[in-house]
Amino acid sequence: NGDPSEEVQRAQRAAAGRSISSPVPPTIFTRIINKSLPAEIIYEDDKCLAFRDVNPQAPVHFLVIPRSPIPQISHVNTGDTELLGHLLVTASVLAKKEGLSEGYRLVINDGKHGSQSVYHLHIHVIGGRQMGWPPG
Ligand code: D5M
Repeated sequence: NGDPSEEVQRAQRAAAGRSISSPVPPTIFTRIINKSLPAEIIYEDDKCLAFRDVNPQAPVHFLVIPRSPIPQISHVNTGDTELLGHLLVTASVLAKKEGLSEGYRLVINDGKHGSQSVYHLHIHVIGGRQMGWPPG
């Protein structure tokens, strides 16, 4: 004991243990990604998934989510730039496929004031009717 190299090793083990034992808590969207919970999936690739919202707010309402369980938009960093771009481009391509030629709304709710309810980042794509502004 008192051997600094042992101390360093202990700290490294603790740090490694922490990163294993405190992952982002899984949400219901993890189960949709795993296919352990059914959803009406309209698109998937190696980075993301899109499925219809169970509680639609318009004739067309689907969610685009990353496979990676990023909890919320306020937690992203510059390393996520490419992924976030991919989510937006996917939302746009799918909106076109869904026939939203008159326009649509993209929404990302964040945290308490944003009324986020599922803490796995998702882009709402909402369309097929006239939207109001400002949002509630
Ligand atoms: O929105 C979370 C959204 O997720 C909300 O519009 C309902 C939707 N949701 C919740 N559970 C499911 C399942 N199982 N399938 C499809 N859609 C679901 P937020 O932005 O967090 O308020």
